[in-house]
Amino acid sequence: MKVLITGFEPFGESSLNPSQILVEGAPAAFPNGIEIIKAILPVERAAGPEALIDALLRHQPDAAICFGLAVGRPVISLERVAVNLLDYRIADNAGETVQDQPVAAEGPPAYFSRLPLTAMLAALQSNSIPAELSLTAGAYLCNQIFYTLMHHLAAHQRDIPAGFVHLPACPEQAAHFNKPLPTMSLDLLEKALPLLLETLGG
Ligand code: PCA
Repeated sequence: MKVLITGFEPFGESSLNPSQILVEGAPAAFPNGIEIIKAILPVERAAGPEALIDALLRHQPDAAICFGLAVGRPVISLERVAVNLLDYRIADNAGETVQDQPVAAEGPPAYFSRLPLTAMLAALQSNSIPAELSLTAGAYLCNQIFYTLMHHLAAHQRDIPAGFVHLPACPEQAAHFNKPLPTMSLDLLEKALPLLLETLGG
């Protein structure tokens, strides 16, 4: 089974992004025949979705998990729903902001995740990794990528497990913020990745 995992470049006040570190550091293969394909996406309104679609078309993965950073969230957030809304609270890395626009003009209002979220939650929690199911991925690049992923797969009738997972900040970046931030270590994130992948069945 070929699994696409994506992370994001740093953005906003952060000089690093744990999703990028997690994806770049992941092994090329996991047990049960899981082969990993990686992409790091720009935090840019046009270039981010383009890079994702390029990876989906080029590799035709059997599953896809996109990861991003949610500064301020204390636990791993398994996102349930992507909404058809762009409402950036800060400029993207190309300096662009957008308010109250759809991700896809003709798209449905929302898509549910197609990842086995309850199995993922159980796998993380039973291995003492704090996690939650989340009802919002926001209205910035992470939600946009999540929506773009689901919309692309629906348009191409690709019925594969796919969705989005938000990660807390890591201690290395929190040390450079001038306010206290909840964090999760990169070690724990590295432990979480194979547990998430195992739920896909291999
Ligand atoms: N987090 C942002 C975009 C990139 C990232 O890692 C978000 O939550 O939308």
